[in-house]
Amino acid sequence: MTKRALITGITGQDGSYLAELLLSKGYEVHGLIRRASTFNTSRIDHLYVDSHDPAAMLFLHYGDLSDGARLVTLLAEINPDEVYNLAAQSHVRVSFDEPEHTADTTGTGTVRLLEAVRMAGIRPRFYQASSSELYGATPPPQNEETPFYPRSPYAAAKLYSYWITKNYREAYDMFAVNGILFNHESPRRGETFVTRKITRAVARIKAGRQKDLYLGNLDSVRDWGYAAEYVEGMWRMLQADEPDDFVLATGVGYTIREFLDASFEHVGLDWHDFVKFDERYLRPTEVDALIGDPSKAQAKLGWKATIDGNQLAKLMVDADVKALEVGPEWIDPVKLASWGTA
Ligand code: NDP
Ligand code: GDR
Repeated sequence: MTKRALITGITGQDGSYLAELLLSKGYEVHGLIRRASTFNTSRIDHLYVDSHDPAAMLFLHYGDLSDGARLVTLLAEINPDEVYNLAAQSHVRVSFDEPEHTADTTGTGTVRLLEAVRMAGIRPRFYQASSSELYGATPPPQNEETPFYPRSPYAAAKLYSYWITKNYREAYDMFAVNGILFNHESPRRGETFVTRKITRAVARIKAGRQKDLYLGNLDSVRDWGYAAEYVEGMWRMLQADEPDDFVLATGVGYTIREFLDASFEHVGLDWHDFVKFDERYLRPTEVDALIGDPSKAQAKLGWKATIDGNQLAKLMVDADVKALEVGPEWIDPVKLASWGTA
């Protein structure tokens, strides 16, 4: 029987890769999208088939995590087998500017969705996009047993979502799990996250279209993996026999400086000639070092990251260079390759 999934955040980086993965597995995929004054579906346009076509397997629905009543009617209508809650105000720096909105979407949005599942009287498996930001000030290596110490309004909101997901699992016997994912990037990464900001700038500087790159703290350490591989881990969590929480990470950390080295060297440039400091990109409280221990996911789900931060930098620079060459058309090496081989 065809399985049905609902993805919130389908227009984001992870949502687009997850939609591709589920469609490739024969799922009927439903996505929640926000009404915007301009189109916001560029990451999934290549997947869309007109819904009048009998071959259509991807369906988009207007909605917002701030609108609980809409979530109830939508869940009742779709009756999905699996729900992936990826929607969030996901930018840590922005969460200091918009703490209340971040709490409403990234925190309360999760309980609205969980409660909508209950009110609709359905029993889907539920995935919550938890984050390594939960560990915050607790030093690495971090695994499922490591204490949380959030360092931003974003992380505090995700902490609530983590616990409410666990609480619904225990209180209502729901198959509800947290994927505690460390940073994962791709050519589809939002342009204001540091990796994509760097790789886009490398391409533009190399092409003579940009002179400087303004950044904040270059000393923090992040465990960067490849988003296309991480959505496979999300799916595996929902196929397990028992609901449980898992860390997904590469296990290797790099500083921002090291990511700069790898990215600029890939096109024969030295970043010291271009990078400038701007204090606007500092956070009032920083997360110094995140390096995950993914051994539980490897043992129980058979999941392992194969691309590390160094390879990722090159892959993303190549995609951004190519995008400049061929124009504004969406470019993504994964689209052209089979799963796991890109
Ligand atoms: P993105 O920022 O790329 O995507 C966020 C998605 O959420 C977009 O589709 C956005 O829609 C949607 N969204 C935002 N606010 C609302 C709302 N109020 N109602 C409905 N939809 C909304 O994030 P990523 O794909 O990178 O991350 C996916 C999830 O995983 C997020 O929850 C993020 O916090 C979490 N996460 C990400 C990690 C990473 O390294 N990428 C690591 C750990 C956790 P729109 O396009 O309209 O803005
Ligand atoms: P992060 O990602 O905060 O880890 O959250 P981001 O790429 O924004 O920052 C990583 C590190 O780089 C430093 N940095 C800068 N960051 C940005 N965005 N812009 C800059 O100019 C800049 N200069 C230095 C930051 O201070 C930080 O230390 C991401 C998001 O996807 C979250 O949603 C997710 O939960 C976590 O990863 C895991």
